[in-house]
Amino acid sequence: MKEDMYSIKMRAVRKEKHISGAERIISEKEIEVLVQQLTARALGHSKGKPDFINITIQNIGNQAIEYIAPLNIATITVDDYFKGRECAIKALQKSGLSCKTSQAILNMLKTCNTMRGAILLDIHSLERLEPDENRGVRVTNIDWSFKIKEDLEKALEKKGLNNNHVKEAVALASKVSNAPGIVAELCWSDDPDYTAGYVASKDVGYMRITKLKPLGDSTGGRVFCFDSSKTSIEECIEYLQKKVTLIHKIPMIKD
Ligand code: WAQ
Ligand code: MG
Ligand code: MG
Ligand code: MG
Repeated sequence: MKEDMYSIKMRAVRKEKHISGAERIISEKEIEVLVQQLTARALGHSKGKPDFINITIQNIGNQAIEYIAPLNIATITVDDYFKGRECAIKALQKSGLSCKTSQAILNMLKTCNTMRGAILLDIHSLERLEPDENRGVRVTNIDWSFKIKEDLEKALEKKGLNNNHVKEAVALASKVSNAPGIVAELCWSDDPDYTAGYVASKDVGYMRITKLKPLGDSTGGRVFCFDSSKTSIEECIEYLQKKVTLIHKIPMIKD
């Protein structure tokens, strides 16, 4: 019999605003350690002390897990966020979007409110498709397979990239790029002390850009670009939220 797997999720809130959230897919013996790690993370966040920390542990049984490959990682180093945003536009165009659409995606992220989830954007109409626009669509049920975690951390360490932001973002972006109808993603963190972000797609991989916003700025988010001519939005959202997905390979990491 295969052992049961557990989804463990943390969410921290201050004055009704989202501060921090994270998720792992683990086996039973790892639960205690993860509860400690996630609690420490919620309490030590740069967005402030939470009023409320929610940790949920769910037995997801031994249902079929989809194993996926990661996007490969490349880093573009820029002097300032203006240059970074130019690079982001180019990467979106390389992913098949028009110049006008790419600009619209960037503007959307510049002006969005803090949300728990991501904006889902129809690349033809430029309309938002999330059922709840205040929340957005939250990707869950994604993690690195525990079998490769140690090797992954060693590989990231060599390039100075072994931190939670990178590990979680590459995992998430790899699932998102694999979702039905998704053609690209743009992201930067809402954490005021983390200025890096990325464009991700099958065409460009996970393209990190070292500056996409000014230091101290706490606006950030994600835009998932959806091609409505390919599939239904329900199918896409179902995959993003429900399908249990683990990454089974180490990504290639370019300097
Ligand atoms: N599903 C959908 N959207 C999410 C999720 C999720 N699971 N988690 C976060 N978001 C959205 C939400 O709007 C957050 O406010 C926003 O993304 C930013 O989340 O290579 O750390 O966790 O150096 O602050 C990217 C660069 C870091 C990493 C991204 O995002 C690198 C990051 P954060
Ligand atoms: Mg995060
Ligand atoms: Mg896709
Ligand atoms: Mg954040």
